[in-house]
Amino acid sequence: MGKASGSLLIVAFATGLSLVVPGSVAAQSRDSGPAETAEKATGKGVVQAVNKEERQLRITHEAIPALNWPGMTMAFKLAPALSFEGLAPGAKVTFTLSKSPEGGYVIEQIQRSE
Ligand SMILES: [Cu+2]
Repeated sequence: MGKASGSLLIVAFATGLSLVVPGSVAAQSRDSGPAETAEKATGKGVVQAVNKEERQLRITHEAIPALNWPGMTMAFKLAPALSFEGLAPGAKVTFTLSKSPEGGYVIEQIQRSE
């Protein structure tokens, strides 16, 4: 029992998940890998904290369907070319993420939403 039934459960769970995600059909026809993630994605959110020393923004973002991410609060690195001007706690922002070589996502473009 133990091992075999455990991995069966995981497969069933993963399959169930991909069926529920809207937009997954388009993503699958474009990509071959099962654990694929988009190279770029846009999101909306509110800045919670600014860390200029680390070049990081803590953002509470809405769901990002392209990445299968639910809404959450997390820290993002800003691309080297970006300025922190106008970015302060409470600012509503729209941003574009791009995949970094390390596998995480960095903000390559950001602007205030209003
Ligand atoms: Cu997130």
